[in-house]
Amino acid sequence: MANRTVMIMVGPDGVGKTTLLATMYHELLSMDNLSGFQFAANEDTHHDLQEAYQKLSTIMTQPTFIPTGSLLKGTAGIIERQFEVLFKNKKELDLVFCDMAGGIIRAKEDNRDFEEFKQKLQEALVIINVIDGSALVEGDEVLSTQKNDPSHIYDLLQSQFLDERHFMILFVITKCEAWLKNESYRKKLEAAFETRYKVILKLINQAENVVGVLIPVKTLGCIEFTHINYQESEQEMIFVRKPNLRFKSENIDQPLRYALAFALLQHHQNRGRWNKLIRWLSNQDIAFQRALTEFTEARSHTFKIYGNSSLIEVTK
Ligand SMILES: Nc1nc2c(ncn2[C@@H]2O[C@H](COP(=O)(O)OP(=O)(O)OP(=O)(O)O)[C@@H](O)[C@H]2O)c(=O)[nH]1
Ligand SMILES: [Mg+2]
Repeated sequence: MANRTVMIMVGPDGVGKTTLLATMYHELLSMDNLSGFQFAANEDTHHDLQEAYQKLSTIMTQPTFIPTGSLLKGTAGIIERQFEVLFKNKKELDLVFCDMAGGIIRAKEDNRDFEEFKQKLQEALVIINVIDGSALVEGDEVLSTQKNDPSHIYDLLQSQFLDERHFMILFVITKCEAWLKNESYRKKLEAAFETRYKVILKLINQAENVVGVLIPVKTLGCIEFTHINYQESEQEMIFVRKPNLRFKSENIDQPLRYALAFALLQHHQNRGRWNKLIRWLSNQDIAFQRALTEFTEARSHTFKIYGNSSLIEVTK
């Protein structure tokens, strides 16, 4: 379908996909410097994501943190969160954010949800690989494989790299509040990511059609990893509510800005010839280009970029 952009959140159950989506959406509602762009959710999307955010806020007011389990009920399978992207009140594209139930990643080949997941992945312009930061840094091989399994993602993505089609992978690290306190902890987080995701990063660095960005975020901000509880074969990561910290997201606008800027850049570059000519004659192009440049400049440049970095630059 023309002008339909698909983004997909990927990662096993419990890594924080829905939490990320809900906090990003909440942030979007309060962002006022959008350079003339509007990102309007449809009614169901708005309702569900606000409900998820509300649930998180309630949990965060409690003195003791109890993991919520899956944040939204009924998020079995793949849920499409629908948005419209407008520029100066005129629709530019339909945006679909696919939120998946993490369990699908381990489903068998002939499972219907798995087939749909693979198809969405192939269609996606932006893939958001959500990574559990605590398991990444502190987990042993068993826990890491259970929480962040790059070999699975590697298998799923391999064919995409052979394609000519441009795409972006955002590696968004959640549950990493404990490692965002100073530069040396940040480096430790980055090194753990680069070691564990080596094979995927190698693929990205060799390909021309893909760009990767590493973005650690605080979705909750007040819940910190403390230790791992070992009970027989079970391992449980223990997080505590920091009484001196507020529920406050940090950097949460950044994955959104990177994803949306990429979608807009691709959309703008792929306009048909006639459309380009008409827009040029009517001066619409200059306004759009200017707004796009401004929008992309609001991205932070502190993140590590992998692969073809020219794909995220605005071409004049
Ligand atoms: N400390 C901390 N906890 C988080 C963070 N993000 C999510 N969580 C917690 O992780 C748990 C699971 O979060 P969800 O967002 O439901 O995870 P999911 O990836 O959508 O899981 P599925 O839908 O089952 O695949 C919840 O208890 C969240 O409160 C984070 O950045 N930091
Ligand atoms: Mg979820």
